[in-house]
Amino acid sequence: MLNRTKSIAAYKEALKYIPGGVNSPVRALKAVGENPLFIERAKGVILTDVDGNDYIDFCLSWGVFILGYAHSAVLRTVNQSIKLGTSYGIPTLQETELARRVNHFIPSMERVRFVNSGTEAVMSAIRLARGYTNRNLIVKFVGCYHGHVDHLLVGAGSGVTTLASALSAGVPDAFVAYTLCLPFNDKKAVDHLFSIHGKEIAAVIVEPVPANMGVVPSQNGFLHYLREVTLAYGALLIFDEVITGFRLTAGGAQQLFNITPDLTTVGKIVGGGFPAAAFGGRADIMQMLAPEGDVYQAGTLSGNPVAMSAGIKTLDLLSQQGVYDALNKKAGRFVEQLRKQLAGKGIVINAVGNMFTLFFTEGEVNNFEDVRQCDTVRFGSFFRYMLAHGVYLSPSQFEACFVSVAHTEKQLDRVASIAGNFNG
Ligand code: HOZ
Repeated sequence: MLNRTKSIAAYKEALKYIPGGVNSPVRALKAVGENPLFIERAKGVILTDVDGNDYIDFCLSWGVFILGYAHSAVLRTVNQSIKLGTSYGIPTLQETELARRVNHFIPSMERVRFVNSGTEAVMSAIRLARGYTNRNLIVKFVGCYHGHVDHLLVGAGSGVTTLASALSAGVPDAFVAYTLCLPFNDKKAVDHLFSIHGKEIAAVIVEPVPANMGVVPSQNGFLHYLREVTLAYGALLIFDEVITGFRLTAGGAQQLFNITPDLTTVGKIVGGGFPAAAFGGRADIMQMLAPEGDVYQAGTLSGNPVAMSAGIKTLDLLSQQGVYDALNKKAGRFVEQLRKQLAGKGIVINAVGNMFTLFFTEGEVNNFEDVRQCDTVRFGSFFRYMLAHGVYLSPSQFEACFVSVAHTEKQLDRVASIAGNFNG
């Protein structure tokens, strides 16, 4: 057993001042029957907790660290940037530099606005979609999570799944009256809804590879169908690529599936480890944003120069030849190893590129209902077993794990063989 005395003491102290001792619910590790870890430092893919225990990490700050923690080139850039001041609330060259790179990686983001979190990016994209179309209804899919803004906390994945009700307390029914929630991968349900409300729908928002109910790939041209139906009815298609952007391929899921959404949200990787996110899309839509148009959106720390510098360096490193091919190949090999090691143990592994989830079930997992059938108690036992052996997985059945450029083949071999010895 690992000695975690200091983490436990830190948790008790945090509970005195911070609700649940954490600043984001999933970190409390309640879903897996553990106490939270308190981290002292991280380098590459190794997390070190306050007790000095090392863990090979597959959560990587929820997908942020595709290059691994504390990448020396990113740190150098950040250090230089900090010396020049950390925020001005006045434009900087770095904002345009990063926007140019975002547009280069994801050409559908013709204009880009930077914000501080994925939630903020999505919230702003939706307001813009409503302003542009002059319609109110938004369609989302059960199990997809788009941040904690009131009107999107319906049928949401990630930490919301641990609540007793499908809706967070504190969200008035009236706030979600314009949000329509459909099962993922269900073309018929989309078709039916559009046949009734098509002309009132401002936008369909989707995680093109849902990761917040665990990784659940789309099927039978579902995403292409969403593109067709939104075009037919004059609704916008919003890809929430907060997780998949700059991760699955340079151009995110939209490049992988060859679909051009009207608006895209990105986060996590784009800030290089700092709080930054962005939304962007067709120039004619983005021009509706203040100060050019009448859709208001603002933020004191938006486009923060330190975060922009970290994002610029991260995207530059990711633009080197062959990075994504090598990463996805390495991840594919690892997932195959895991599948072999865990065969016959009632575990199904869904994976897309370098994202994967181990589902504790015998059947296929194609939507949230399938995820709901999984044995979350066994998932918890597996999480705790891996943790005790120095491996940190994303701590819920309803989340994705990530392979990074910094994971070595040796580490991955070791993790696969540890997993293979799980007998719970
Ligand atoms: N929303 C994140 C999981 N999909 C959790 C973020 C965190 O706890 O840091």
